[in-house]
Amino acid sequence: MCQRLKFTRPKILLLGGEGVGKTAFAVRYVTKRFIGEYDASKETLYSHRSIIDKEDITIDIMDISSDEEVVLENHVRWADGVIILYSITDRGSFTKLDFYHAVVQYYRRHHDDNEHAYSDNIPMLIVANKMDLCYTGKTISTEESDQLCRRLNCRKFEISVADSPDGVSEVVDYLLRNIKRDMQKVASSRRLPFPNVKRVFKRKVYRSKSDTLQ
Ligand SMILES: Nc1nc2c(ncn2[C@@H]2O[C@H](COP(=O)(O)OP(=O)(O)OP(=O)(O)O)[C@@H](O)[C@H]2O)c(=O)[nH]1
Ligand SMILES: [Mg+2]
Repeated sequence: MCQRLKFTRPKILLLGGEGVGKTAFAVRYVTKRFIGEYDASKETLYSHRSIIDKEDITIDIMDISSDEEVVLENHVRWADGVIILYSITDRGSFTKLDFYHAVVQYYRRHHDDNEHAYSDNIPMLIVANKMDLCYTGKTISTEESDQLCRRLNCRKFEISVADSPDGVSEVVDYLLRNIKRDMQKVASSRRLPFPNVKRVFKRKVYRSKSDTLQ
């Protein structure tokens, strides 16, 4: 089976505007801690071992620090699943959701690489972060973001990375299950031709036997 279709090392890409909490999200998932201030300029790959559905796996989480086209293209093609974050206190980050969603779809559909099992419909989630500020600094209402997520056909999670590690774990677990389901689907669709070939072959043998009997 193609390396990309094994669920032993799923790859997750974090996207989102500046300051939405991408690094805080990754650090929270890996260490369970919220530090408060994070280095903004670094691109970092976090690796974390976890048991998902009784399987011992290593999850790679990529936190990028640039929206440059070539960076986005490489990372979108690298990923098995994408989380797009916005901050409920920052309308600019909410407006950018459309852009990131379109970028992911574009680069998954436009490639000429037959080596990799790119799935066009890569699992993608939207995360509304900083819910701890919902009474003081909320700019985007739940209804408004629900509407956008319905249009983009993406599941949305409302979390506060600052408040607890639970929301982060829930998001990653949900995405991993979707990645696993997609990999299994692609793998089984690739196996399909063989039983068909066998069936055709059997039918041919049967017909040629009956031909000789007549
Ligand atoms: N109140 C609150 N602050 C948060 C939360 N998550 C992150 N922050 C803060 O938001 C700021 C930006 O967080 P980062 O994780 O650096 O955001 P980022 O998306 O990685 O930012 P860039 O790397 O600059 O694109 C930091 O001061 C965090 O402490 C949250 O859930 N609630
Ligand atoms: Mg960062």
